[in-house]
Amino acid sequence: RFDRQMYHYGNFSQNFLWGVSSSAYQIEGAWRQGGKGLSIWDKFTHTPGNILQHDTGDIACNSYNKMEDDIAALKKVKVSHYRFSVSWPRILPDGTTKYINQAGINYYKKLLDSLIAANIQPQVTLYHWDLPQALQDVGGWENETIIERFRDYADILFENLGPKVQLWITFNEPFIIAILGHVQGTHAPGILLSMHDRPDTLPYIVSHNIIKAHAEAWHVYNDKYRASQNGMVSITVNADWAEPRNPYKQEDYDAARSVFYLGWYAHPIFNGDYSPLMKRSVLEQSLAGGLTKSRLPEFTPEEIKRINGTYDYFGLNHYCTKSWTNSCYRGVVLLRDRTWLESGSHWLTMTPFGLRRLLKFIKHEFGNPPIIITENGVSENGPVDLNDVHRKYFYEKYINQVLKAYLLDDVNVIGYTAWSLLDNLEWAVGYTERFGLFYINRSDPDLPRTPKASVSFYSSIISCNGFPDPASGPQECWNST
Ligand code: GBH
Repeated sequence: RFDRQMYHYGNFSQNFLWGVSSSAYQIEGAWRQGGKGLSIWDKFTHTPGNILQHDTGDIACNSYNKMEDDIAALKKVKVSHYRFSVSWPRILPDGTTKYINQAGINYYKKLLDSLIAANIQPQVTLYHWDLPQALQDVGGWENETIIERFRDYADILFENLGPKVQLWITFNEPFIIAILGHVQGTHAPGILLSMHDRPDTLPYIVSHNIIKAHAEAWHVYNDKYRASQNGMVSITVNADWAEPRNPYKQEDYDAARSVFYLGWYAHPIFNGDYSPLMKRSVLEQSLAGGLTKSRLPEFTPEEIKRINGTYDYFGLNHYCTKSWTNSCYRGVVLLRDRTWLESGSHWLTMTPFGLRRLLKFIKHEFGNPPIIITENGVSENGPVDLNDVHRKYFYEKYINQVLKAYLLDDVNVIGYTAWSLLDNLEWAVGYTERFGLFYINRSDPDLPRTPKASVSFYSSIISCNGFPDPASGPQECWNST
C-alpha cells in the first residue's frame, strides 16, 4: 500500500454525513413572536455592556420568518444534513410543561418537513444555551430540579418531532456553559464568579447537573422512543487540541495532557465517572486553595451506572489547537504559536494538524466511538470580501486532516458539519465576527443570504465525498475504486 500521508485525495465512507450548523438564538430572531418566552440570552443581550456594539438576537438572521431562504441556501451547499437547535422557551415559555406552545412546535415541524422535502436530514440540538429565563430565576443549572425540567422538555421534543428526526444532540458545549456562563460571566447568565457570593464549586455543580440531565434525556429516548424512532442521541463537547509547546520536554507534555475539559463531560458518559486525572487535579487545586475537600462533586455508584453509556456517537466541536507549557515561573499556561495563521477571532488560529491528533486521541480515550464533527469553521471581521480564501483554505486543510484520520488512523468519523450556514450573532462579540458560508448584509432590511466563495468550494468536497483528483484537474473527483 502506498503512503498516503503526503497526499490530499481519497474518499470518506459511503453515507458520510455532510452538514452545516446553526443555533436558535444566533439566527432565529422573532424574540417575542409566536408565543415564545424569554431566554437568558434575551435578558443578557438587553443588559448594557454585555455585547459588542449593543447587538442582540432580537432579529438576528430572522430565520423564524425566512425559512425558505435558509432552505434555498442549504440546497446550494448540497449538504446531506442541517444542524439546528430548538429554542426551549419557544416550546415551553416558562421552561415547564405547564404550558406547551403549539405555535413553537409547529414552527419546528414545518422546518423539519421543508428539510426532508429538500432531501436534507435534520440534526437537532435540544440545548444551545438559550435557557428559559423563568428557570434561571429559580437557579438555572445550579438547581438540580433542572434535571427533571430538561428531561420533560426532551420528552416533548422526542414525542412531537422525533418521528422526523434521526439525530439528536442533547447539549452543545457544556464546558462553555459552565465556564463562560458561570465563571467568566461573558455568556448568559453572566455570572462572574469572583464578583458573586456564590460558592466556587459553581461550575462543577452546573456541569454535574448537565451531565445528569443529558443522561436522563438519553434514557427517555432509549426507553420510550428508540424502538419506534430508531435515531441516535448524544452530547456535543468542544475541545481544542492541546499540543505540548516543546514535545521533547516532559513538563510541556504533561502540561498538555493535564487539560481535561473534554473528559470532564465525555469521561462520565463514555467511560463512567470523572477521570482519575480530573479528580486528582481538582482535589489538588482545592486543597491548595485552602479547602478541606475537593470542589468536584461525586457521583453515587448508581449514578455512575445510569450515566455510563448514554451515547450513540461522539459529538465534537473543534476549532483550533493551543500550545501548552509548564514554566517554573508561571505554572501550566497556554500559548499561541506566532507562526499559526490568524482569523477574525482572536482565539482561533488555523491549525489543521491538531484535528487529526484530537480525533486519534478520542478514538483511544473513549473506546473508538463513531464520531460526528458537529462544528468546525472560521471567521473574518472587518470589511466584506465575498472571496473568502481563508475559509476555503481552512475547510480544505481541516477536512483533509479528517480524511487522514479516517483513512490512515482508522478513526470512525461518520460526519462533518461546518460552522456556520449564515453570518449570525456570534454571542458576546455580536455581528462583528462572521463564521457564515453566506454573508448577510445587515443594513438591508431583507437580510439577504449571499453565498461566499467557500460555498461552491465546500459543495465540491461534498459532491466528491472527498477531494478532487489533482491529476485529473479540479473538476474530477478522486475515486478510489
Ligand atoms: C461554538 O463555540 C458555538 O457552539 C457556536 O455557537 C459559536 O458561534 C462558534 O463556536 C464560534 O465561536 O473571546 O476568549 O472569551 C465555540 C466556543 C465560545 C469559543 C466563545 C470562543 C470566546 C473566547 N467559543 N469563545 S474569548
